[in-house]
Amino acid sequence: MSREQDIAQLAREVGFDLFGIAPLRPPKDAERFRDWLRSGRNAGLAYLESDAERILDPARLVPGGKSILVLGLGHSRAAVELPGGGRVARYAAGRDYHNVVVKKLRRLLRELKRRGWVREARTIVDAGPLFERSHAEEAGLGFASKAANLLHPAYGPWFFLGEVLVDLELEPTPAPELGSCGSCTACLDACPTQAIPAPGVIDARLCLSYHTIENPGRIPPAIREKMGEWAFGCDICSEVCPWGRKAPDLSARFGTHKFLEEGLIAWLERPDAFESRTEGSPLRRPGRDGIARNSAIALASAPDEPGLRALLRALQDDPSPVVREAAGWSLGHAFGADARARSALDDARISDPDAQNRDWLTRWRERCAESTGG
Ligand code: B12
Repeated sequence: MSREQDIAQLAREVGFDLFGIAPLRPPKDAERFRDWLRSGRNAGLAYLESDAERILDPARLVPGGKSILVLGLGHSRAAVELPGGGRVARYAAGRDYHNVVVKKLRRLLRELKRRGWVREARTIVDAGPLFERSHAEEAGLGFASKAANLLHPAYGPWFFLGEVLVDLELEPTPAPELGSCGSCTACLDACPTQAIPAPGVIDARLCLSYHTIENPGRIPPAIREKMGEWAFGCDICSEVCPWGRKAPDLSARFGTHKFLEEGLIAWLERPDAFESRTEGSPLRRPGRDGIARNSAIALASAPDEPGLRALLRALQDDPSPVVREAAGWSLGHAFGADARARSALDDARISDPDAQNRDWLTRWRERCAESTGG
């Protein structure tokens, strides 16, 4: 067996589904990455800007670095429905993939070092300074889709990426025949916020995934109107993709985190012990206020009495101005016909301690008037 085949075998033993090798050099899509930052489509994600030099010249990351081992790990493609309503992106249903992937990468690296094949190395998953999809495509793990996701014939878009950068010279994986999007535009057509302005380009400023996970502040009202039930992430561009339909069902692999059993109302109403309740879940990322804000907005998508009561309490009592305002938006947007919603907004637009909130809540009270005539 060649050294490349030995490493592929080790990657399988560690538990990865996909493996390929790319040379450790600037990403082939470097110019696209630069354009993307220049156009502001990164929505101010600051680490991508501050890391740009290393992302575009990854050889800086490892002394004597020669190759990138790219690994793929499939995840669940089963839709995640919260009890009582609300949706969460499939990748985030169970244990945090960052921890799972990084442990596997480290096991692989330990073995490479034990055999004396590698001395200098670095493992990367997601937030590390690497343009993962570009190198992964070069390593033959998939092709870049019109939704920018990397698609694999067997796993569709339903897999994670991780890398080990090594100082070992290896033969790059020959480009396999993987397929293409052809004339399909399902993802562009289905995106409710038109966050894919051109094939292959994502405008994070419009992407529900960005707003529900990364945006720390208020979600723009025009985006909220399109959020529907999504309370964390969004899978629409992936779920309409024909390439993902035959992917294996791997829901048992990451399990379902117990936080997801609580549902939207508990997420909105329980500011206590957020860190311990979300231990090991990707849903920790937006913090308690982010999750409560998203829940308040998602509760507008299927208005019912328990949702109304939770929103009324949040508007009055929530410690976060962003959450109170989101609750007010939902009340105005979906419950404007109910006198309790109108009277709560009447109070809050005068008494909310946050001056900006008072302006916003006045707007959401006017929205009730528009929808009910009163
Ligand atoms: C920032 C980021 C985001 C941002 C911005 C998304 C984006 N597309 O850039 C937000 C928060 C919105 C996001 C959302 C999601 N993300 Co994200 N994200 C990242 C991160 C950290 C950096 C991405 C980046 O560099 N973007 C810069 C732009 C320019 O790159 P790109 O969109 O990937 O572009 C590729 C192609 O579109 C193509 N391209 C670019 N321009 C053009 C122009 C033309 C004409 C053409 C033909 C092609 C083309 O070149 C690139 C290389 O393939 C990566 C991890 C990493 N370190 O790379 C994860 C990563 C891309 N995300 C991932 C996931 C799972 C998601 C979500 C599915 C999560 C969810 N369900 O909510 C969504 C999918 C949104 C989408 N359709 O892209 C996975 C993707 C796995 C896969 N199989 O593709 C990654 C690789 C993390 C991981 N380690 O697994 N993400």
